[in-house]
Amino acid sequence: QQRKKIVAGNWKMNGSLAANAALLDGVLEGLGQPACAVVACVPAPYLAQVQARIAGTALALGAQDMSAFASGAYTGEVSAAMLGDFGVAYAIVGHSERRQYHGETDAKVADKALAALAAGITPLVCVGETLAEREAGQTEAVVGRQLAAVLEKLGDQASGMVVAYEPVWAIGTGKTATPEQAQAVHAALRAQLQSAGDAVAAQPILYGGSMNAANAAQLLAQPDIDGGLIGGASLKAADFLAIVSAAN
Ligand code: 3PY
Repeated sequence: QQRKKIVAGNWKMNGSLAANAALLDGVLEGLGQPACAVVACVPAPYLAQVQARIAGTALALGAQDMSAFASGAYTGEVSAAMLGDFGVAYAIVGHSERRQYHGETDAKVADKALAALAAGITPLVCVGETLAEREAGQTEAVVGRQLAAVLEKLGDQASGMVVAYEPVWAIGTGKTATPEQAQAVHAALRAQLQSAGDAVAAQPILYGGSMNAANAAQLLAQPDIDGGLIGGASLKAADFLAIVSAAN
Protein backbone atom coordinates (compact mmCIF):
# COMPACT_ATOMS: atom_id res chain seq x y z
CA GLN A 1 0.00 0.00 0.00
CA GLN A 2 1.28 3.42 -1.00
CA ARG A 3 -0.32 5.54 1.69
CA LYS A 4 1.86 6.43 4.63
CA LYS A 5 0.48 5.15 7.90
CA ILE A 6 0.09 7.30 11.01
CA VAL A 7 -0.27 6.13 14.59
CA ALA A 8 -1.26 9.04 16.81
CA GLY A 9 -1.73 8.76 20.55
CA ASN A 10 -4.42 10.97 22.04
CA TRP A 11 -3.49 11.27 25.69
CA LYS A 12 -6.66 13.29 26.35
CA MET A 13 -6.66 15.08 29.75
CA ASN A 14 -4.23 12.66 31.37
CA GLY A 15 -0.66 12.94 32.55
CA SER A 16 1.69 14.84 34.80
CA LEU A 17 5.32 15.83 34.45
CA ALA A 18 6.35 12.58 36.14
CA ALA A 19 3.89 10.31 34.35
CA ASN A 20 4.73 11.83 30.95
CA ALA A 21 8.45 11.34 31.53
CA ALA A 22 7.94 7.67 32.36
CA LEU A 23 5.59 7.11 29.41
CA LEU A 24 7.95 8.80 26.96
CA ASP A 25 10.91 6.82 28.30
CA GLY A 26 8.99 3.63 27.64
CA VAL A 27 7.82 4.62 24.16
CA LEU A 28 11.17 5.98 23.01
CA GLU A 29 13.05 2.96 24.30
CA GLY A 30 11.14 0.71 21.92
CA LEU A 31 10.30 3.04 19.04
CA GLY A 32 13.41 2.97 16.85
CA GLN A 33 12.82 4.23 13.31
CA PRO A 34 9.36 3.02 12.32
CA ALA A 35 8.12 3.25 8.74
CA CYS A 36 4.90 4.91 9.88
CA ALA A 37 4.59 8.35 11.41
CA VAL A 38 4.14 8.18 15.19
CA VAL A 39 2.64 11.11 17.06
CA ALA A 40 1.86 11.99 20.68
CA CYS A 41 -1.04 14.44 21.04
CA VAL A 42 -0.46 15.83 24.50
CA PRO A 43 -2.19 18.34 26.79
CA ALA A 44 -1.03 21.89 25.96
CA PRO A 45 0.82 22.57 29.25
CA TYR A 46 3.18 19.68 28.49
CA LEU A 47 4.16 20.68 24.97
CA ALA A 48 7.55 22.05 26.05
CA GLN A 49 8.31 19.00 28.16
CA VAL A 50 7.46 16.59 25.36
CA GLN A 51 9.15 18.68 22.67
CA ALA A 52 12.43 18.58 24.62
CA ARG A 53 12.21 14.85 25.32
CA ILE A 54 11.41 13.75 21.74
CA ALA A 55 14.05 15.90 20.02
CA GLY A 56 16.03 13.74 17.62
CA THR A 57 13.62 10.79 17.88
CA ALA A 58 10.98 9.47 15.47
CA LEU A 59 8.16 10.64 17.71
CA ALA A 60 6.31 13.72 16.46
CA LEU A 61 4.38 16.19 18.56
CA GLY A 62 0.66 16.80 18.32
CA ALA A 63 -2.00 18.92 20.02
CA GLN A 64 -5.50 17.76 20.93
CA ASP A 65 -7.31 20.92 19.91
CA MET A 66 -6.54 24.47 18.85
CA SER A 67 -8.23 27.80 18.30
CA ALA A 68 -9.80 28.69 14.98
CA PHE A 69 -8.59 32.27 15.59
CA ALA A 70 -5.11 33.58 14.88
CA SER A 71 -4.68 35.81 17.95
CA GLY A 72 -6.47 38.30 20.15
CA ALA A 73 -9.17 38.45 22.80
CA TYR A 74 -10.01 34.74 23.05
CA THR A 75 -9.39 33.93 26.69
CA GLY A 76 -8.17 30.42 27.28
CA GLU A 77 -7.51 29.62 23.63
CA VAL A 78 -4.26 28.35 22.13
CA SER A 79 -3.47 29.39 18.57
CA ALA A 80 -1.95 27.29 15.82
CA ALA A 81 1.09 29.60 15.72
CA MET A 82 1.64 29.04 19.45
CA LEU A 83 1.56 25.31 18.87
CA GLY A 84 4.01 25.79 16.02
CA ASP A 85 6.42 27.49 18.41
CA PHE A 86 6.68 24.17 20.24
CA GLY A 87 7.25 22.08 17.14
CA VAL A 88 3.71 20.76 16.92
CA ALA A 89 3.24 19.00 13.59
CA TYR A 90 -0.31 17.65 14.01
CA ALA A 91 -3.46 18.89 15.74
CA ILE A 92 -6.59 16.88 16.38
CA VAL A 93 -9.62 18.96 15.47
CA GLY A 94 -13.27 18.06 15.96
CA HIS A 95 -12.77 15.16 18.33
CA SER A 96 -16.22 13.98 19.37
CA GLU A 97 -15.47 15.01 22.96
CA ARG A 98 -15.00 18.57 21.70
CA ARG A 99 -18.15 18.36 19.61
CA GLN A 100 -20.13 16.85 22.50
CA TYR A 101 -18.89 18.74 25.57
CA HIS A 102 -17.75 22.02 23.99
CA GLY A 103 -20.39 22.57 21.36
CA GLU A 104 -18.09 22.43 18.35
CA THR A 105 -20.02 22.57 15.11
CA ASP A 106 -19.02 21.30 11.69
CA ALA A 107 -18.30 24.91 10.71
CA LYS A 108 -16.06 25.48 13.75
CA VAL A 109 -14.15 22.28 13.06
CA ALA A 110 -13.62 23.37 9.46
CA ASP A 111 -12.33 26.77 10.62
CA LYS A 112 -9.87 25.05 12.95
CA ALA A 113 -8.62 22.78 10.17
CA LEU A 114 -8.03 25.82 7.98
CA ALA A 115 -6.19 27.64 10.77
CA ALA A 116 -3.98 24.60 11.36
CA LEU A 117 -2.98 24.41 7.71
CA ALA A 118 -2.22 28.13 7.65
CA ALA A 119 0.34 27.49 10.40
CA GLY A 120 1.85 24.46 8.68
CA ILE A 121 0.18 22.01 11.08
CA THR A 122 -1.55 18.88 9.76
CA PRO A 123 -5.11 18.77 11.10
CA LEU A 124 -6.34 15.33 12.15
CA VAL A 125 -10.01 15.92 11.43
CA CYS A 126 -12.30 13.62 13.41
CA VAL A 127 -15.67 12.50 12.14
CA GLY A 128 -18.03 9.92 13.59
CA GLU A 129 -21.60 8.97 14.33
CA THR A 130 -23.36 8.36 17.63
CA LEU A 131 -24.97 5.04 18.48
CA ALA A 132 -28.42 6.46 17.81
CA GLU A 133 -27.32 7.69 14.40
CA ARG A 134 -25.81 4.31 13.53
CA GLU A 135 -28.94 2.49 14.61
CA ALA A 136 -31.03 4.85 12.51
CA GLY A 137 -28.92 3.95 9.47
CA GLN A 138 -27.45 7.45 9.26
CA THR A 139 -23.76 6.67 9.67
CA GLU A 140 -22.65 7.58 6.17
CA ALA A 141 -24.90 10.63 6.04
CA VAL A 142 -23.49 11.97 9.32
CA VAL A 143 -19.81 11.45 8.57
CA GLY A 144 -20.44 12.65 5.03
CA ARG A 145 -21.91 15.89 6.33
CA GLN A 146 -19.05 16.38 8.80
CA LEU A 147 -16.43 15.78 6.12
CA ALA A 148 -18.20 17.90 3.50
CA ALA A 149 -18.05 20.94 5.77
CA VAL A 150 -14.27 20.61 6.00
CA LEU A 151 -13.71 19.84 2.33
CA GLU A 152 -15.72 22.86 1.33
CA LYS A 153 -13.85 25.18 3.67
CA LEU A 154 -10.39 23.91 2.76
CA GLY A 155 -10.88 23.84 -0.99
CA ASP A 156 -7.61 23.03 -2.70
CA GLN A 157 -5.81 22.85 0.65
CA ALA A 158 -7.75 19.70 1.58
CA SER A 159 -4.84 17.52 0.52
CA GLY A 160 -3.06 18.74 3.65
CA MET A 161 -5.53 17.21 6.08
CA VAL A 162 -5.86 13.73 7.52
CA VAL A 163 -9.28 12.32 8.41
CA ALA A 164 -9.87 10.14 11.46
CA TYR A 165 -13.04 8.08 11.68
CA GLU A 166 -14.08 7.76 15.30
CA PRO A 167 -17.46 6.18 15.90
CA VAL A 168 -18.68 7.99 19.01
CA TRP A 169 -20.11 4.77 20.46
CA ALA A 170 -16.63 3.24 20.37
CA ILE A 171 -14.80 6.07 22.13
CA GLY A 172 -13.66 5.32 25.63
CA THR A 173 -16.31 2.61 25.86
CA GLY A 174 -14.12 -0.39 25.11
CA LYS A 175 -16.41 -1.12 22.15
CA THR A 176 -14.64 -1.20 18.83
CA ALA A 177 -16.13 -1.14 15.38
CA THR A 178 -15.52 -4.49 13.71
CA PRO A 179 -12.90 -4.30 10.98
CA GLU A 180 -15.70 -4.69 8.43
CA GLN A 181 -17.82 -1.90 9.97
CA ALA A 182 -14.83 0.41 10.08
CA GLN A 183 -13.71 -0.47 6.54
CA ALA A 184 -17.19 0.25 5.16
CA VAL A 185 -17.12 3.77 6.57
CA HIS A 186 -13.50 4.34 5.55
CA ALA A 187 -14.37 3.31 1.98
CA ALA A 188 -17.21 5.83 1.94
CA LEU A 189 -14.91 8.54 3.32
CA ARG A 190 -12.28 7.64 0.71
CA ALA A 191 -14.83 8.00 -2.07
CA GLN A 192 -15.81 11.40 -0.73
CA LEU A 193 -12.16 12.46 -0.53
CA GLN A 194 -11.69 11.18 -4.08
CA SER A 195 -14.37 13.56 -5.26
CA ALA A 196 -12.04 16.34 -4.09
CA GLY A 197 -9.16 14.94 -6.13
CA ASP A 198 -6.42 12.31 -6.19
CA ALA A 199 -4.14 14.19 -3.80
CA VAL A 200 -6.89 14.43 -1.19
CA ALA A 201 -7.79 10.75 -1.51
CA ALA A 202 -4.12 9.78 -1.24
CA GLN A 203 -4.00 10.97 2.37
CA PRO A 204 -4.24 8.35 5.12
CA ILE A 205 -7.55 7.79 6.93
CA LEU A 206 -7.13 6.84 10.58
CA TYR A 207 -9.45 4.75 12.70
CA GLY A 208 -10.03 5.76 16.29
CA GLY A 209 -12.29 4.38 18.96
CA SER A 210 -10.80 1.93 21.39
CA MET A 211 -8.09 0.73 19.00
CA ASN A 212 -5.74 -1.29 21.16
CA ALA A 213 -2.88 -3.77 21.04
CA ALA A 214 -5.28 -6.69 20.61
CA ASN A 215 -7.43 -5.36 17.76
CA ALA A 216 -5.01 -3.06 15.88
CA ALA A 217 -3.61 -5.61 13.42
CA GLN A 218 -7.04 -6.67 12.16
CA LEU A 219 -8.24 -3.10 11.79
CA LEU A 220 -5.04 -2.01 10.07
CA ALA A 221 -5.28 -4.93 7.64
CA GLN A 222 -8.33 -3.32 6.04
CA PRO A 223 -7.55 -1.65 2.71
CA ASP A 224 -8.76 1.83 3.68
CA ILE A 225 -7.56 1.93 7.31
CA ASP A 226 -4.21 3.67 7.27
CA GLY A 227 -3.47 4.12 10.92
CA GLY A 228 -5.02 4.90 14.24
CA LEU A 229 -5.90 7.62 16.68
CA ILE A 230 -5.32 5.86 19.96
CA GLY A 231 -7.01 6.79 23.22
CA GLY A 232 -6.42 4.77 26.38
CA ALA A 233 -3.86 2.43 24.84
CA SER A 234 -1.58 5.40 24.11
CA LEU A 235 -1.01 5.81 27.85
CA LYS A 236 0.74 2.45 28.13
CA ALA A 237 4.09 2.31 26.34
CA ALA A 238 3.93 -1.42 25.58
CA ASP A 239 0.42 -1.22 24.15
CA PHE A 240 1.19 1.86 22.09
CA LEU A 241 4.35 0.26 20.69
CA ALA A 242 2.40 -2.90 19.81
CA ILE A 243 0.02 -0.77 17.74
CA VAL A 244 2.96 0.96 16.04
CA SER A 245 4.39 -2.47 15.19
CA ALA A 246 1.05 -3.55 13.75
CA ALA A 247 1.09 -0.48 11.50
CA ASN A 248 4.63 -1.03 10.25
C1 3PY B 1 -10.42 6.66 21.79
O1 3PY B 1 -9.80 5.70 21.32
O2 3PY B 1 -11.17 6.55 22.75
C2 3PY B 1 -10.27 7.99 21.19
O3 3PY B 1 -11.10 8.83 21.39
C3 3PY B 1 -9.08 8.30 20.39
O4 3PY B 1 -9.06 9.64 20.03
